Amino acid sequence: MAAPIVKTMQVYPVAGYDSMTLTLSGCHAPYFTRNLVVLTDSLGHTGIGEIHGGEYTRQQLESYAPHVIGQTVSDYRDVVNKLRQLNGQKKDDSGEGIQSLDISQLKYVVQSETAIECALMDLLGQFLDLPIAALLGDGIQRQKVEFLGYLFYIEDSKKTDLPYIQGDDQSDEWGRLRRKMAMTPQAIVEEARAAQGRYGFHNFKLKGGVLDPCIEMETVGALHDAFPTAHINIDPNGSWSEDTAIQVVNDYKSSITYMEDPCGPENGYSGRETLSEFKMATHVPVATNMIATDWRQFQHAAALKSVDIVLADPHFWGLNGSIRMAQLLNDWGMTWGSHSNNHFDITLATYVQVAAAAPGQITPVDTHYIWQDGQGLLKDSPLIQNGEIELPTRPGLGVELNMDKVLAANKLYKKIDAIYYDRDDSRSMQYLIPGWKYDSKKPALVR
Ligand code: GKR
Ligand code: MG
Repeated sequence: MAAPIVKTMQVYPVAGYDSMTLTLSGCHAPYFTRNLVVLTDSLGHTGIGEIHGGEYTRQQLESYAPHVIGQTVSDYRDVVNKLRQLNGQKKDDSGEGIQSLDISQLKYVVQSETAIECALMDLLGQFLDLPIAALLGDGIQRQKVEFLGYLFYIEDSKKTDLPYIQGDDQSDEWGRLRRKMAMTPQAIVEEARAAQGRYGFHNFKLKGGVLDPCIEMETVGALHDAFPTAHINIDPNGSWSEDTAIQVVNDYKSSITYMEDPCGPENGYSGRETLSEFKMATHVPVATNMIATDWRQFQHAAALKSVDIVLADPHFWGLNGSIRMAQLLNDWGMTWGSHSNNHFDITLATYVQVAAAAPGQITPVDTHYIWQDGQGLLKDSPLIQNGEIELPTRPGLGVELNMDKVLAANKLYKKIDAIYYDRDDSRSMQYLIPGWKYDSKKPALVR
């Protein structure tokens, strides 16, 4: 039978609700946005992909349609390569990447054609009756993928007059706590317990870059005391100075398994250089989603031995690119993982397929989905149980779109103020600290 042809392509910008979670970038807004690609083919199958939100990415995706419609699904590599060539360097792309977590640059790190790659592989998998994981790299490496419990400090949304969601899920402690203030080590331990109660996580990551590094490491210590067998990792997104990072990490060495981007560019040295020195001084493994977001950056990070774990988010690398990285890391004795941003359950399903194809011992995958759980766009949202998601038995991406929910999320996108389309975490932050401005070297609440 001939491979199917792409018949239609729709792009849906969608929005969902978020908590007032804190990071170096400031405070998450009441809404987050994403873009969905929905393809149909000549066999009547539907293929889906999810990528970061915002009009820049939406317009890019719309511009791909003439290059996707009419193409044979099995030619997907060729289609994606051509899309990649359409994207030249943009004028306000500083070339910095997200080395200093300037989120206005995130859209240039995101590879929007990944949403097309995913949707085409979904269709190809359905045609061949194979999951996407079987089509990537050397095929399926595991049947279950472990995720980590991604913890955030949370501010009190009543300090703002913004429409933060409240009371959307009273079914358990996690549903309640994820919308409430959590700013102390004890509150974060309770947050972790609630997340473990619902999802069974074995390992945790704390988003740092919010409070003084010593207080954040106290929180790590409290998490370690509460979950002595869990791997605990903290990610201050490169905001600590190299000296501070070395000092606080040495003080809490027995509580952490690895550090994610503990320090970044400073005094004329790049993040790749400071992380290399940090590793030499502490012998603590380092993960990154900031200093190795493309192959050229990775080459220097590898040469300097700056990192041990590359969080090769498929949205930054493509599905095949992320697996190419996973293979190389495994061959070089390094470790693959994935970074995340706020997302819907289509991205969660994508992480499962990619991680299932990553060879060797991988690190538990990041996901923000627990903060969005209940707002899924699928009829069969992947379930995190015992900290893991099983590779679905259905072919392709292994999940089915709920079009009613997609249209509702698209309606919400159109209803919200356009100021929310592109991520800007300073607006909510200014309710807490008037005039607050992002500073890549200062934790959000240290001013
Ligand atoms: O969701 O605010 C957030 C995170 O801070 C995100 O922007 C980071 O890119 O999760 C990410 C990370 O691991 O650095
Ligand atoms: Mg990170």
